[in-house]
Amino acid sequence: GSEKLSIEGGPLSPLSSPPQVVLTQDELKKIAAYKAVDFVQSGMVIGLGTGSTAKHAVDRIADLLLQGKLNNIIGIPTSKKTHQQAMSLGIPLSDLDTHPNVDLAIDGADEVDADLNLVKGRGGSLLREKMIESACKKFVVIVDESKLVSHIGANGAMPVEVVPFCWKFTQQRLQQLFDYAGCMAKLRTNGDENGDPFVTDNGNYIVDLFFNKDIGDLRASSDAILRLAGVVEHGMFLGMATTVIVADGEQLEMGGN
Ligand code: ABF
Repeated sequence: GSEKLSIEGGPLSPLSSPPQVVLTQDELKKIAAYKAVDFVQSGMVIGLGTGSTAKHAVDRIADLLLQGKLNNIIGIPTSKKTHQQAMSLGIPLSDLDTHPNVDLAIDGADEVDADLNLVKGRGGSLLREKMIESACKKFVVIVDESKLVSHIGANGAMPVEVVPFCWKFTQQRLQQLFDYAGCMAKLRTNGDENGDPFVTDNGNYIVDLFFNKDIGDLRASSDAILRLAGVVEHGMFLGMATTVIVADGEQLEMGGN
């Protein structure tokens, strides 16, 4: 998207309206990411998210480590890509086997509703993200305003990670499950002319679900998807986010965990 936000900036000049600084979507993502990194404290085990927004958070954590403002951080990457990025920046890394208790995770999302339910996985990393983000005490989600929705699932793909074995069968079962919502289930491809399947970090495929009606109860939908043999995980992250930072600086806090 190309949504931009205007904020007031620069010195006020008399006789003219205040100059406006127009931030790009990427700058907005960076603002959200930097705010999220304010939650990071020395000694923490941190889930490192994936995607263009989370990338800024990883960069920021590495900067603060270099500057000596953070110490003894252990990063748990949510994808091979983030592992690569964090390693090249010198962030000490580990995994859930060694560090099953994660203090904080910071990650982007594709959609966020008012109850802080999320759609994730359009970047393809939903399984590792869900494993790590359900193991963390605090899960901070960073988005620009374009990700805010009234109903999740109404604005694009709902990704489902499936095993490659008889994926067409699983795709069909998924589509049938949401027949009432006008579901179209499509195998995600690499985008090349061969139409080769997109392969996740775990060697699986992704079936993207597109609905033309509200799917209704999210928890029931989630359970129904997970009951299908052949499904590994889906991109609905319900009741997991503890904080969402929207790029305009607005923070939506949810209490409890
Ligand atoms: C990951 O990156 C995903 O779960 C989500 O699909 C995506 C969001 O990417 P971006 O921040 O680039 O929009 O967090």
